[in-house]
Amino acid sequence: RKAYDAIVVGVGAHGSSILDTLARRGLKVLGIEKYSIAHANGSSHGNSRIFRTAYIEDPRYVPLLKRSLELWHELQDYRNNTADLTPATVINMTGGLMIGDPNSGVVQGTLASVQRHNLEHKLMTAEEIRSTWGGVFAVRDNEVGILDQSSGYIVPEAAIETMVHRAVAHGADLKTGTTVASWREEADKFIVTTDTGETFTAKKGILSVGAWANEVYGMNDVLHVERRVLHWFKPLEPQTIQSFSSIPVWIWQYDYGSGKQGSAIYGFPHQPNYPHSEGVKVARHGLGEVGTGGTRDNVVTEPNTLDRDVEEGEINLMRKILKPLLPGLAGDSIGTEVCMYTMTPNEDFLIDSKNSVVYVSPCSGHGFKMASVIGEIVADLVTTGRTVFDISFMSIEEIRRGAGAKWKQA
Ligand code: PYC
Repeated sequence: RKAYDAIVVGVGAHGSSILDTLARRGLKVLGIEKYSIAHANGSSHGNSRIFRTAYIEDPRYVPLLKRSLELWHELQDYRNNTADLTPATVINMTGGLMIGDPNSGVVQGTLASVQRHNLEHKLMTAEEIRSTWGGVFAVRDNEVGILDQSSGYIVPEAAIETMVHRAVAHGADLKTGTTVASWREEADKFIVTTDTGETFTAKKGILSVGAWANEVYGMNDVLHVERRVLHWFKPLEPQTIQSFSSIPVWIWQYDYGSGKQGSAIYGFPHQPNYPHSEGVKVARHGLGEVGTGGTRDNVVTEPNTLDRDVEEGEINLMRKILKPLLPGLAGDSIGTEVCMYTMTPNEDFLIDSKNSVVYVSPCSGHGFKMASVIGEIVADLVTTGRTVFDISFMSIEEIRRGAGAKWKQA
């Protein structure tokens, strides 16, 4: 039996990056994935994930974001220059617009990162926002925006496919369609047994299983999984699909002051040549989601049987939220997809190393953009036991102490 340096359980956003980074450093690695590569059963599908640098959630993420961006561009170069990969966008820098009341968590959080790290940005009035993008954003007079040019989106399926390609090109072994039935640590070894009865051993194990965290290592007392709906809506006159082709990615905390601080929606420019491309993608983020989408309770207890049916009520609710904010997007629903957020109490990430195991990937719905640097961080933890990045606030102990997301407390 082959002895591995590391086994990565879960080859999604973070797992593929970790596998790729470890393989490129010359380690013998095995990735085990329950489904196929870049599948749509978890948290890494739906054509786009926001990348942004002026970070709402906490200025401590900014150094990770700066490095992530360099690494995404390197991955795009790999994609562009690898003959057996079809050309595809990995990252597209469109700029990013954070909108809200000046006192809202989205605006205050963005400014805190801008100020702490002296980030380039443009403060925009409501009128400037309305006129710059042809009235797409019906921003109210009391609201402002912060334009962060170091923002855009990542195409998650292309990113994962490219990272896995590069990992395999550097010698990584991969088992897809394979479920880990059990794992254990034994005399400094990490041992997994699969559902087909195979056993694999390594010096280190990485559990990057996203929404399956509770099933694989059980932290139900601190982690919970939420069902999230991604929507594509068809533009309504006077807007056309072209009106949405050159907008930035955006996040809008739209009901600041209503007592529901933390309710936000977000969206992307139009992406031609992708699924649902007759529509433009928008979704909800933050408080106000759980238990309020149609009749269902959005807490997921069993990720394997996630309910992917989207009720008319959920679509109508999204359209009702859009109507006063992006009136030109409150048209027909072109499609929906369902994904999951794996939430920690502070809405930070969980990255921690204990004995021969690294726990990683619950990232509270905002972690895809940092998958590239997380590959580097976990590779450092595996090879040296340390990282230069501050991840102290992502430890299991800190997560257990969690008291709620900062940006929602503004
Ligand atoms: O990570 O920027 C993000 C994000 C916004 C909404 C959901 N995730």
